[in-house]
Amino acid sequence: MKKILSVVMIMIVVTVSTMAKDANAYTRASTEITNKGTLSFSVGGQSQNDQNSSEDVFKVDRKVDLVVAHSDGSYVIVNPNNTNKILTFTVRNDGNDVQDYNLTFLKGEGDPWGGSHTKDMDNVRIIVDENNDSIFNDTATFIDELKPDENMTVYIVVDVPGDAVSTDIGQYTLIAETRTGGDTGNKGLVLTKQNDAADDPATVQNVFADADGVGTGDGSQDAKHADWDAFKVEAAIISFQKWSIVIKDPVNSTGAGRKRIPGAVIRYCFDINNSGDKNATDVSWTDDLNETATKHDALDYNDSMTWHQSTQGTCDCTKNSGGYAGGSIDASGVVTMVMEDEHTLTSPIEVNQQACGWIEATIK
Ligand SMILES: [Ca+2]
Ligand SMILES: [Ca+2]
Ligand SMILES: [Ca+2]
Ligand SMILES: [Ca+2]
Repeated sequence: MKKILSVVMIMIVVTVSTMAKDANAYTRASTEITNKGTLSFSVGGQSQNDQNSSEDVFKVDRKVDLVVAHSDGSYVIVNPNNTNKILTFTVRNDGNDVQDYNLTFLKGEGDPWGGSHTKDMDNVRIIVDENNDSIFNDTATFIDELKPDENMTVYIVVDVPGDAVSTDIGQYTLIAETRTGGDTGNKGLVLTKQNDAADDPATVQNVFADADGVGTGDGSQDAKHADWDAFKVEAAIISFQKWSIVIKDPVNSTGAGRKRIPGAVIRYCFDINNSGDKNATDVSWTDDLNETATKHDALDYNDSMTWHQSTQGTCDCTKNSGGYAGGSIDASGVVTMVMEDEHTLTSPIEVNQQACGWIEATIK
């Protein structure tokens, strides 16, 4: 007898122990999936009873993936002596389990805009925006319990050295390393890579799927990712020159032969030049007339004047009008000069401008 068996349909039924899915649609690690097949067939054209397969049960393994990215669209501009200046990054969990992230940094590896590292910043630290308000007002130093497909903002925070100069660049690379989750408030443990191990259906194994980011602290499939960002310094570049001229003396008056004899009027001339890319504000300087004389108390203060000079070149120390009486002398002979400005009442020495001034005194 010849039997004719034709398979009509195989139905597969999959049941998932929990329906936990995240925005990236990855099924959560540890999810138990049960699979059962149902076979329908006919014999001799007659439909037969369905037959069920045995059940197959396995746990979803852990995909470990993350992306670190800088958020700043250009260099973060800073000035010398700034404190708490920040580079902003995001760390995204692209895996299928809740994870912690250990955070470290490297310096001087590069930046998104092709510059070169010329200045180390001070007091460099990593802070996590744990209250998620996009403001640096936090203290956490690692990412705790980040869910799949969620982002966390991370700051690299620095102070800018006082000796930083215009166009200095400080480059910092943020490296995030995936750690075990599940212990809120505590940093998780290092994950074991099990990419090459044979699959155990009953065990949740770690499969590292992360890319190779920038810099030397991150490679392919190492549970880490990295990106870089940088500060750029803008500063005033100030030069401060001083010299003296003879205005008149008791013998030659203002004639060409006037000299520095007792009774002569001397002008100390000041030239303060800003060739940087930031205005210098709150400008003042002091001069001790006693200290600058070869003999103690050899000078009597007469007068002083300050003015701005918008064209580059040596200040005109013979200028007698159009400026401001910027000086005052104290009992010990120290003259303090304060730069004034007819427009703003602040005292900027603008970029590519000069502040000029003189202090006039008589030789005793
Ligand atoms: Ca915050
Ligand atoms: Ca934790
Ligand atoms: Ca497994
Ligand atoms: Ca990596």
